[in-house]
Amino acid sequence: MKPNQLLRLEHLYRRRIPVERVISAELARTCTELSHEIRCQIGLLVSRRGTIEQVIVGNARELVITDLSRFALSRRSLRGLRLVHTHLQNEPLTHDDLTDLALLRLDLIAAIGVGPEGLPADVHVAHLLPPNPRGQAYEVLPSCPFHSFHMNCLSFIEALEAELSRTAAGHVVKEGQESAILVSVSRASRTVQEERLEELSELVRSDGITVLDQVVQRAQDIHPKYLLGSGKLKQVVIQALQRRADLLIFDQDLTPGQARAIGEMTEIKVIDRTQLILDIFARRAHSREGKIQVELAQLRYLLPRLSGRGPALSRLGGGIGARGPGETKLETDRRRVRDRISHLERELAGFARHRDQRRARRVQKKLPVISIVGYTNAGKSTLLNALTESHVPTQDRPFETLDTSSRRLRFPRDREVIITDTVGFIRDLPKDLMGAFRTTLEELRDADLLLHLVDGSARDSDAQIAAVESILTELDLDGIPRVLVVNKCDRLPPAQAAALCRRYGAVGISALHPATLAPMIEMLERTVAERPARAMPAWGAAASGPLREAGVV
Ligand SMILES: Nc1nc2c(ncn2[C@@H]2O[C@H](COP(=O)(O)OP(=O)(O)OP(=O)(O)O)[C@@H](O)[C@H]2O)c(=O)[nH]1
Ligand SMILES: [Mg+2]
Repeated sequence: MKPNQLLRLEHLYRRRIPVERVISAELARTCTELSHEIRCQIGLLVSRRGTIEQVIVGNARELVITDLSRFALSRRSLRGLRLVHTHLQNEPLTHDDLTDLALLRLDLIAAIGVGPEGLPADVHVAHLLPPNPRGQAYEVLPSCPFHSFHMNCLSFIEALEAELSRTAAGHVVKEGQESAILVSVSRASRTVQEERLEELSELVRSDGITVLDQVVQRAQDIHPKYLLGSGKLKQVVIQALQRRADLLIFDQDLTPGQARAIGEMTEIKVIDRTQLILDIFARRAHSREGKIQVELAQLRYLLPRLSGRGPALSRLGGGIGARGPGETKLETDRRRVRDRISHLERELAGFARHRDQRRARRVQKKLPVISIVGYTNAGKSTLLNALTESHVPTQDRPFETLDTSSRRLRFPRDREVIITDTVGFIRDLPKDLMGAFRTTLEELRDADLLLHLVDGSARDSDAQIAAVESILTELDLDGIPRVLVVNKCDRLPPAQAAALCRRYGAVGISALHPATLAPMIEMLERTVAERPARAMPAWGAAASGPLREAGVV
């Protein structure tokens, strides 16, 4: 480019457009003439006040808008910037132009055709649309010659913005609540994917987030960079922006690279299932120990994702909102995160020592320990409460309990045991979480018997049992005898409950109705009584022994 052309480009920054015009006639002409000379597109990002915020030079066919971080979208429906650019062949808006409009939420996009003499030819304009039944993101206006083009720019944009705000997700999302679009990409069958998404929505809702929509993609080949293909991902992002979602939540775990690549495409917060679960834990942790464990898990998750710089990093957050490790902590470098991790690990070790002392006292008294384990929301705490008349909080949502509670239980024949309730399991329990909760889960090691509680009314109780079994194996707890108990039988027709118990070789109860507990209590008492000091028969054998004798299988 010649110095004089560069100078003319630079001078574009000094121009100002009257607020009611998309572009002034003189400025349009300056741009088309320059474009004609240098054979490249020229673009102007214009604020609503009519100031030129950025001048972009592309090539003959396109231009690339790079960094809009100075013009954050935050919660607005439009960016407050429009793109006015030249098209050398007077061609209409391209697919890329329209994608930019939608992905960047521009006030509007205009292309001014360059005529044969370098004079403005036609004007091509498009603007965004509110969510509509046809699922269209934008509308392209009919092209017209530049000299006959009239649009009252500011009032048009303000009216559009008002319309977008009115029709966005607002009416389904409560004030102050976040909203999300859920995405699942996997090779699994549609049924499995749907079951998993149902669980994900439950997790999302229990985290106080409104689910706006779900996108299910069955893919043989998972895109290594974006999980979905980049075209499909753009569509999802555009839809999310249109509906003003705060979050995109992936059911599949994102590698640090994927999280970064997707984060670079949009300012919408992108998180995966692990981050969601960590966020739920962060909300529910009350005790100091619980809080440390959650922060540890969040930091360990964050560490490998700390390599990048820039906005993608701060969006990773400790999950959602400002809980967990706050933004300021995230700005620190890896070393400080590592220091914090070792500090928390030391503090956690202190809790473990205390627990060892308590354990030792318990062993001295030689009271057998029965630990209730099971999928989250199976009714473990409800059962503990029913058995011991305690008041451990229970709620119909995942991960209500994070801290272990132990209570004494006196069996009818006067034998005493300790019964404990702890954090629930979930399929694909995030590794970092499992690591951080190891000290809590270690307590299960002391159990003489694991009472595996299953929600018999869950649609996928088989899968839940399998998930719990596999976590027990992973924790090296599969050597401890266990009994299977089917809960929530009140929700099933009696014949179906009986069939389920027969199939699992389990005893059926309804923890909400203490009168139903007697057979289980009797079975537990027998099993514990038959226990040759800390070496009871494995569960399979128990099922055919005391369970059968008790007449429950
Ligand atoms: N209908 C019915 N509901 C039950 C029964 N047992 C528990 N529930 C309900 O199931 C929900 C979960 O119970 P919790 O005891 O909190 O479950 P949990 O296994 O401790 O769950 P987490 O601590 O979150 O892992 C609550 O709303 C209970 O009232 C039952 O036998 N029948
Ligand atoms: Mg519980």
